[in-house]
Amino acid sequence: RPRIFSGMQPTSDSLHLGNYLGALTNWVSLQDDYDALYCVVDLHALTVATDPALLRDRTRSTAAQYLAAGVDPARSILFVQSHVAEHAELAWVLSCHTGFGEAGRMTQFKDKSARHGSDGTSVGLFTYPLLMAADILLYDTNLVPVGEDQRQHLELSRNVAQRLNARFGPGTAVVPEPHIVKATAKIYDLQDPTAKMSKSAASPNGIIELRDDPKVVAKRIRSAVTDAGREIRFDPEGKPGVSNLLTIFAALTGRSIEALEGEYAGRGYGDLKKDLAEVVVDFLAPFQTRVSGYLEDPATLDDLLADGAERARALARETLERVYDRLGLLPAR
Ligand code: AQP
Repeated sequence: RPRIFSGMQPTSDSLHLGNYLGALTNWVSLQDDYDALYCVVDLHALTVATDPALLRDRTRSTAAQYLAAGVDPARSILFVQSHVAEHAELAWVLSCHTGFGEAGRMTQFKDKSARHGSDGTSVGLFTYPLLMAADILLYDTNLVPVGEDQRQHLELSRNVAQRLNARFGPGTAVVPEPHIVKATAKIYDLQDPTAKMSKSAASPNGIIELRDDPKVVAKRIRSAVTDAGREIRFDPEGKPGVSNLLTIFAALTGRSIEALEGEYAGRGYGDLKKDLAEVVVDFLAPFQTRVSGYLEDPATLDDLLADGAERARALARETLERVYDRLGLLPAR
């Protein structure tokens, strides 16, 4: 069966609705048809300064949220990136086959480094896309389910894989394809519906975190920025705020945007927000109960992650040995 890999950074106690709708729900449905590996990419989280105790908690919390969303460890490999050393090893190889200029064109790096200044920007943030490429290529991944913001990094992974194949022979690396579901590829900030919902947003008011107090969530949705006019219509250009709310509503209920437009024809923004707040809270309550269940028993969670790491390591070792061999590194005896 074709292989899938994806991951999220444990940079916050909670994933947000953009992470969930843009990536995590797709991970869950893809488990039926693919061999999937889902990873908590903690090494990536080191690119921003994090308190060690917090990082440890957030790593477990992120894994618990994958499980609560429906990632099934009986069918998919669930693990923590730093438990499989091969990720860092392959990242080095890939960084030696990537141009400095090529890596410098990554817009996420440009945005983040502009925000933090050159002394506040680590070399790790610059090479992050190559660690991500290593995450993917290490498992001979065919498909990578991510949100729109990762498209450029995926393109870099494809370019590096193609370069390895050109330099060291076909089959050195599998060239991965992005899997980006258009409808939910980019969920926007509730207070600034032209910016993506982001863990590192300036204000928490525009974000819906999956582990937030439902009362806070309901309030944030009720105070979401809407657009001029009164009509409830899906028009991302002219009505980004309302369109974002409709996208979230449709994705969480499985209803079509057209059906929602019909239902809210002639009604006000307030009605839409009130109903959406209920939908989100109804979704979050059982989700949060499941997350708490996993976190109350960290030993079982750690066992599960250890088992995932062992299965991942076996696959990773095979790929890394093949790549090392193609590159001419002398095999260890
Ligand atoms: N707003 C979004 N809409 C749709 N998908 C999104 N993703 C992130 N934001 C949205 C997808 O979620 C996954 C998380 O990957 P990550 O942990 O590497 O974080 P990120 O992409 O950098 O985005 P975050 O979580 O909001 O963090 P920052 O603060 O760094 O911007 C990916 O599949 C991503 O596409």
